[in-house]
Amino acid sequence: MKTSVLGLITASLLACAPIAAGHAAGLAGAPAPFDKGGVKVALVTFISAGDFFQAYQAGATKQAKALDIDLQIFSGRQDAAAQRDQIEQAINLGVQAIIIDHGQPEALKDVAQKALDAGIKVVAFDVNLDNPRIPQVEQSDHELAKESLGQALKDNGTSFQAGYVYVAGFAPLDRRNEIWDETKKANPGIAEKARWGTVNDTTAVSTADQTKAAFQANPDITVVFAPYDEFARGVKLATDELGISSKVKIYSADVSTADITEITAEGSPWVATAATNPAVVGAVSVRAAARLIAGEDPGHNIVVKPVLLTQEELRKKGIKTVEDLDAKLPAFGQSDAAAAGWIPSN
Ligand code: SR1
Repeated sequence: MKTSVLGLITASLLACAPIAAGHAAGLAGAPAPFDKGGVKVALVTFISAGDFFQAYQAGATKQAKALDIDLQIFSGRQDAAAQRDQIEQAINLGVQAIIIDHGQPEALKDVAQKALDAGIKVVAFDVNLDNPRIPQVEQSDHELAKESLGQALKDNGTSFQAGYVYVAGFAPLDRRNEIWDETKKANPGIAEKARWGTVNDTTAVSTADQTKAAFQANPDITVVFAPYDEFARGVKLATDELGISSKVKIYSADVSTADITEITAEGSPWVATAATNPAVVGAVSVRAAARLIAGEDPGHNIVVKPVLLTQEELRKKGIKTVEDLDAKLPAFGQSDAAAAGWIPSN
């Protein structure tokens, strides 16, 4: 009897062994060091509040798990000095790669070079570190702004009184701003009556306060270009509170399930947005880091393409969540950027 219990225990231990060994041995068929496992990567963020950044981190975490990467996330608070310290900490932790998500280039370039000098791979998302050894991930911000503004021109013609929400110094917003400038130049009938914007821990609320002041001073604004969903949410909050939502149209960037609820609400002034799935962008960033660690070249400019989402289309297709978008618009839910045969899709 004793022997058979022992036998059973031994047999079950042996049965578990391949699973345990498989985990410790990393990914079958993957290049070193992923074949052995134990890869550590840091994701150092500048902004961590808001739907976009939470979804980006969730996508990065999921892709890291699929690659058996130990991903440590350092949360930013829009504090350039803290972000530098966190990169130093990541270097000291002995990670194999660091993904830098947003930030101020001048505060980051030297510390990113320090990581490279220590043999650590670096990937930048939406912060231009201007280094040929650092791949840049972005959402094709020019295309994104063109899609959103193209819809604004389609809906409103080429002459209107506009409000513009912008904060300089963020790479994606600066790239979108280039298209705003081009659009105004090509359409002299567009009058930018007011410009405002804040990026902080409560961007939407701060933007709402500024929007109210902008509309009080410029009641003739009928179109607002707000190319960040926290900005658009703030503008909508303000126009709802001022009771002027029926007279205004908002064009934005980004999308989340909460945004879809706001866009499709009855009487919503938020009529279009151009967006990627931020979870996909997070996954792409991790894949780029993994390929660098494996000695592969993921490319220097890694672009995730946006899609235009209009209020009309979302309502017509009954889209209520980001998961609905993934299911109904494959171009939104997937990207082959930085993909490789050995990297499991997430
Ligand atoms: C303050 S920068 C905000 C932007 O970063 C990402 O690119 C998102 O698209 C968001 O609009």
